[in-house]
Amino acid sequence: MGTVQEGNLEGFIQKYRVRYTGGLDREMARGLREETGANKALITSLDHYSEVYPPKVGLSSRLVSTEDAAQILWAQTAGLAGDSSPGILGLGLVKDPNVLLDMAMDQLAESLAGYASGKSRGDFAGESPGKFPPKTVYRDKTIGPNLSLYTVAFSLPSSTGKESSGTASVEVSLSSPSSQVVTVMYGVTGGKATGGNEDFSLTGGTLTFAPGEERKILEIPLTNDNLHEPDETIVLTLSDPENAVLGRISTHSFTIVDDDPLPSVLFSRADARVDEGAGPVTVTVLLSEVSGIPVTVPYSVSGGTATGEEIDYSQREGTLTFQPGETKKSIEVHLVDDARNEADETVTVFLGAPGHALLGE
Ligand SMILES: [Ca+2]
Ligand SMILES: [Ca+2]
Ligand SMILES: [Ca+2]
Repeated sequence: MGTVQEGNLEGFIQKYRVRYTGGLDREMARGLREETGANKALITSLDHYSEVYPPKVGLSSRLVSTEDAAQILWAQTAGLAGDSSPGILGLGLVKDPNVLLDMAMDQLAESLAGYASGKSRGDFAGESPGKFPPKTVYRDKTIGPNLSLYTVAFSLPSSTGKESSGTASVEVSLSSPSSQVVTVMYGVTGGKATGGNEDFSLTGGTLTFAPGEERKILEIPLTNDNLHEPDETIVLTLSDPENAVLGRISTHSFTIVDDDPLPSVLFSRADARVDEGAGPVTVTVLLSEVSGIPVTVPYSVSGGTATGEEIDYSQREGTLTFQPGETKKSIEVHLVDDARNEADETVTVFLGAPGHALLGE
């Protein structure tokens, strides 16, 4: 394999404004071939670097074809920790992360040499370049020999589902399939939704990836009630993985989208007749359905055909509030029992625009 002269590469980097070689896509790969004549690109990235004892380094490297069907020809990861057992890795205790880095580079070089001699294509060859998993990889003494370390994480940081969908499915995935059983614990650690079947039912548990399995679905049974309510979240957190480390997305926020319509506010009846001397007139206002959100409705009382002097409506206006669970409220209108003999009078109660409800017919 020949290599491209540095000066030739600079032209390509400037023209394509390359800042991060890990993002070499098909178009860029074609550009690289056109600018430099290179038919392969070797990309190595430092995925993990920790100087705090025990130091840890993780490298990944891939050889990508720049032909039209860009693909990974060889790919390998290498990771080392400074306290890995000497019996297993021949390392002893290493305090200098740069020494680890050199050793990890040697491992990659050895694997690449294997590819060049036709013996090996690394662990990840054949993936499309965009899919090559960036990983945090290092060897750890708790893991044992012959492994790279896998990450386990949620596939997405958040997702949503309808309250009526029955079950929420949240995917947890491994960075790549492992030859070992990988387990990870999960639990509900927050969110406004209430468990115990009120909004959902899920308690903590353990997910187990059999060897070769890459994805698991966490199923959350959702409760479909008839309450109009705000959308509510469930925060899930992964912890205590075995044979893997936690990946970047270790919490997931699932939003239950409410599917229930706004309730309506309406009078229990359109009109009522009372005698002037009968005391206060009670006007009943109903909510068509129990709501999960307090519903407010402003009202005002006007004289209709009566005049203000003859009718005392002590509450000319006000606001009714239906707390969650309530469906009935009353307005009291006080009539003045005067001595005059007069025609029947009418009092009208108006409802204004409700909050978190509609105005019924
Ligand atoms: Ca609910
Ligand atoms: Ca519902
Ligand atoms: Ca609901």
